[in-house]
Amino acid sequence: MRFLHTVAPCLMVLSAGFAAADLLDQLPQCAAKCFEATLPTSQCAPTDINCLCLDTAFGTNVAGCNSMNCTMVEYLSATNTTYAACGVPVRDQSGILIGATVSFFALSQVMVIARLLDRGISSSTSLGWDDLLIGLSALAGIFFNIPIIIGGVYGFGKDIWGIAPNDITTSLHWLYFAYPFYMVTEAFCQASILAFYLRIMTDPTTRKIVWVFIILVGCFGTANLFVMIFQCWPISFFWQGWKGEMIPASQIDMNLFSFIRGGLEIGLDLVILSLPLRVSIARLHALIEFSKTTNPTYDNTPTIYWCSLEANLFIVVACMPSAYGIFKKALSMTSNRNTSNGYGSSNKNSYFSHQGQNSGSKLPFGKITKSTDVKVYHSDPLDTTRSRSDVELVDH
Ligand SMILES: *[C@@H]1O[C@H](CO)[C@@H](O)[C@H](O)[C@H]1NC(C)=O
Ligand SMILES: *[C@@H]1O[C@H](CO)[C@@H](O)[C@H](O)[C@H]1NC(C)=O
Ligand SMILES: CC(=O)N[C@H]1CO[C@H](CO)[C@@H](O)[C@@H]1O
Repeated sequence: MRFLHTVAPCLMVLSAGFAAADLLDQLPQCAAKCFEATLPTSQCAPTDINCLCLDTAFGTNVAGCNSMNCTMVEYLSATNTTYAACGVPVRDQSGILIGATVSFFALSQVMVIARLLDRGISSSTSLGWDDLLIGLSALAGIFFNIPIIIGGVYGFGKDIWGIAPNDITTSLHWLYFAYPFYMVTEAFCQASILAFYLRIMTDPTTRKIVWVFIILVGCFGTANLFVMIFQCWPISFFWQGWKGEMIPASQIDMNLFSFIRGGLEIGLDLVILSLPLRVSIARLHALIEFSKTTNPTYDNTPTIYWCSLEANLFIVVACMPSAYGIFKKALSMTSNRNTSNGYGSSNKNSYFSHQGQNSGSKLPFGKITKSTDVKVYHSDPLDTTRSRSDVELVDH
């Protein structure tokens, strides 16, 4: 509750022509009482608003008194009025929130539509479970991204005292809607990548492991979905609770849950795919900062846009193999050149066809090893003996 203490001193811009009496008129009654009761502790003249704005100790004391004697709505209104009088601007990250969400949302939708069209039209591949699942993931993504964007429009991303009380409630309401769909989006996307592995893998043991992960992802997603829906009881506490007028019958520790869930998800992503991993870690970092805060609409904004970035990027990554196929087709349409470039291309063809011809060597992991040894060779062109032995090590 120390807004004045933390923000005001460094941002203070003096506003001319604003009398302390005007400020007192605009403050809620509880805050006006606190203001008057605290005035004697300041060296400033009671009418000198500029001096009072710069008096950090005074600001801290008034804020402390307000937090004890005002309701949350009154408290925020008092903060808003005081900051306006002192010329402190409202901080706003909603641009980043909306921008990041819109662009990655659009990218993921385009990738999925291109993938489904390509697979649907193409004669060499057919639509499979992985396509159905990524389609469902993208569908759930609509119900997860759009509420975030609407929440941003209603004020999420701004300092909480800079948002009208009704808009805070509306923002949180939309956010509550977004969370369960975030879980569904992620689970379908992970399942789609696993289903894609099933499409190309023939080794029975590996397929069994993939199936275990499909079941795991299904359980994890379902559990997360229910936690998100019933994280507090009554449910309306999620968007009404900030007013401090409601005592929840029960409520889970969202910070702890998010942290553990984030850790588990990184573990899952690590096994399923290595590329989205880095994004997940960045999100975990954002979750560490998801601390208990009195300014949730501003402080929790990075967590929200990291979530949307991660989920959308994950969909994009899941579509990459088919994007490669589309790209290749586009190339071969424009030029009828022989595309064989020396290594790997015939191998890649079989990677993207929907049935592996032989078992074992067609695993995508085999492909990853191949690209690693190319790197080794390039990074050390002079020391050919060492490079060669590295390549041999990898090959055998
Ligand atoms: C005060 O709140 C209004 C919305 O209710 C907002 O437009 C304005 O920017 C806020 N001002 C400050 C300084 O917080
Ligand atoms: C393309 O290259 C492959 C192997 O490099 C060769 O066998 C094939 O004949 C080539 N096709 C054409 C059309 O040049
Ligand atoms: C100005 C004012 O009403 N201050 C009160 C705020 O609340 C504390 C604790 O309840 C009281 O001690 C103050 O007198």
